[in-house]
Amino acid sequence: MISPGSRNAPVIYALDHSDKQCHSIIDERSAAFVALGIAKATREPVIISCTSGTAALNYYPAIAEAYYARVPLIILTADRPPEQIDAWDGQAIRQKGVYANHIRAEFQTPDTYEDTSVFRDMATRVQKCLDSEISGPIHINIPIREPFYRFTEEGLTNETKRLKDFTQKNISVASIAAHLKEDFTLKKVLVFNGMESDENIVVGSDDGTIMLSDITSNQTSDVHYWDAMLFSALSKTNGLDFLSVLRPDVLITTGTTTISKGLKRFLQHHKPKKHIHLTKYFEVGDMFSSNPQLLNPEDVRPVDEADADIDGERDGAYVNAWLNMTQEFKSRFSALDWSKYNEFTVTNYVVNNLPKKASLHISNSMPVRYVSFLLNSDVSNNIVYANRGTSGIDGSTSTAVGNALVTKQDVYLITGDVAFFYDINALFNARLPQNLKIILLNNHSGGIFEMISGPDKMGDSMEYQTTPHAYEADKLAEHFGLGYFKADTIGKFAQGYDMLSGSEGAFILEVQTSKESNRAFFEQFKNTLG
Ligand SMILES: Cc1ncc(C[n+]2csc(CCOP(=O)(O)OP(=O)(O)O)c2C)c(N)n1
Ligand SMILES: [Mg+2]
Repeated sequence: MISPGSRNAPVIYALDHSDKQCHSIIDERSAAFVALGIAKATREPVIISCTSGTAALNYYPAIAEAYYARVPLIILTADRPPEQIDAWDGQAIRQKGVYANHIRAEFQTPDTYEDTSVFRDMATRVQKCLDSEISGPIHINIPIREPFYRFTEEGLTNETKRLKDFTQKNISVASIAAHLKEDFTLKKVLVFNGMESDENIVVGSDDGTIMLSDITSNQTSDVHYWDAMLFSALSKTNGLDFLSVLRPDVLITTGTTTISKGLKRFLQHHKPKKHIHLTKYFEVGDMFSSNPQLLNPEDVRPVDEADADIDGERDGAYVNAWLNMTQEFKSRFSALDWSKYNEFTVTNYVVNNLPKKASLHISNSMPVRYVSFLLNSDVSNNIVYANRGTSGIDGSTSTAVGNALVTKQDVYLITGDVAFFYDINALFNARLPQNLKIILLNNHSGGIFEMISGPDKMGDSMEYQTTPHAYEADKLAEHFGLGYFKADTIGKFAQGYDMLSGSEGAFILEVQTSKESNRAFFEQFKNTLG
């Protein structure tokens, strides 16, 4: 992913003369998110190259996201030679180590080029890092002296390297118990799969265990609407107390973070006695304050599942409690009037009508929450992506564009208006992929701040949070050559959705809703548990 400049001309030339597929995007902030989208979809490291100065700083939001979401990026920033830094030269800033806090490894190439072995050694170290470290951003700062335009193809190689092993690693609860020499007899065991990271660990489902999966884990859950149920409980005074029967004795987790605030609060409130996090790395976030114990699945020997001595019969009542409570919630949740017109019902329509092979991107704020409330059971058909590493609203459209660039399938994006207008430059792309379908939920503000409690105490100052505006996307769509339709009723929305899904080219379906109708329906939803 190349962003233009003079200083990086030699890097551009080298990349273009390699076997890598090159793309060009001018805005470095957007380019880095597009690269993130490509890397998420392909699970392969993506190289990004820019010139010196502020260009490099514009990469930072996507770098922070890639760090926490564990997505491999190789960042090649061209730099001035050392004597030009702080010498009042243009496009010269202190680039060495500039991403230090959010990088898996960083390198600086020499500013003399005679000894090519130093470059080769560095390449070997980068490769080692890609093979063995947690996936994430790797920075190579490259001081380049003038003249820039004297090229030789000598030394350019196209060695194909081994890619990180992403094969599925299966592990059973019984084998974990046996490995730990623990007795899980009559224990309440809960498995939770957090956001997909680079390990692809799958805990085998079994009758005595309840499994919940974050939508970004791209794994399945044993029960429907668990996030919606936990959120609804959270919305009631002392609501979590009523869920004490769901408290696990043993929590087993994979992946990284979760979208579900309900799950965080529920597990912080009803702490498991033991939390085992499956990973081969030594880095874990303690998001439930449950002091996770790390276990490398590669150290765990498979056991014969039928051997009850090892497995131990688990607490059937626990499984039933989850099934009953979520079933009860499901019937109340389904009884809400989903034929009404608001953001939540529209999102429900989209997730129920997605083509089977399409991938779904969701911007942060309410869209990601709606989808998590609606879609956290069987997600095996659609792959879901959201930038939840650091949950910025600054690159959702660009990330979806990146995914669309590397697949023939349709890529759907459900985005809020503020997130969409923030990242307009995602569309500033001469080769905008045509399989991109944007559902823009335009409530003319950061609606989330009016949904959650807290900001309402701000009085008039709240306007600075919600940032109301009157912008619409029709002219933008025309400007960037996308199809466009605006809906402001449920009928028009259904018509627009047919146009969007049937469209040959990139398309924006703008869904105009009122704050009042969104808020009224959300209040009903929060009260689902009564
Ligand atoms: C880069 C960045 N800036 C600010 C925020 C804080 N923030 C979170 S949600 C939000 C508003 C998003 O509005 P919109 O996309 O319209 O979604 P809605 O709240 O209406 O669902 C803001 C500003 C953020 N997460 N990331
Ligand atoms: Mg909004």
